[in-house]
Amino acid sequence: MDALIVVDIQNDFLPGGALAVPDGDAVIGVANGLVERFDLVIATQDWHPAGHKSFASSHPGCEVGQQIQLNGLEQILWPDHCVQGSQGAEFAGELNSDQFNKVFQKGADPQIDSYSGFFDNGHLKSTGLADFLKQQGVVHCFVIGLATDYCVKFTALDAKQLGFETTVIKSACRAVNLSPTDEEHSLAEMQQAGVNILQEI
Ligand code: VGL
Ligand code: ZN
Repeated sequence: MDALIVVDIQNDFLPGGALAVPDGDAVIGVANGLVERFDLVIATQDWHPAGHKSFASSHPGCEVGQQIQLNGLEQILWPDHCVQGSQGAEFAGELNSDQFNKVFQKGADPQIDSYSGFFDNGHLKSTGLADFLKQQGVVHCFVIGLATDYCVKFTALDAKQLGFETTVIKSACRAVNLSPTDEEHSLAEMQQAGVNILQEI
């Protein structure tokens, strides 16, 4: 069984959004085409409470983009984004989200960020995604969405580590690229870990 994992295609990650991924809206059409081709489609949704500790605004004197130590983990500080119940946290309007079989929300614990759809950044708590995929008999995970250098990367690395054959479809992903080589380095890191990187399928 194959599963398509659609990572965080939410308004705040699109151009004009709070944490806009450059060209992020370009993945929507590609994602819609792929959604039609899979029997099992999972989505992840970044879902933070107001005042989440990954927000620069939660740390007076700190700036967006700054790295801090948060409960013993490196944390990049982001603009407020994907606040639970906000328009920015909703899936992109043009995305065929009615075709999602199941949605896994992440980042709801105010004290810890969660880039991967499987675990928080400390690998302390699971979202239930791995158990769900195993129950469904999934062998191969195809990962797409936003952003290549954060949530797509950590979701794909965890999928591979959990024993799933894992493929990232590049044409359906875009990167934040805080540093211009982040996308390239993320793809190399995933490939090194045994994740297949394909331009399209
Ligand atoms: C993401 C930064 C913060 C992502 C989520 O979806 O890649 N990046 N929260
Ligand atoms: Zn987030």
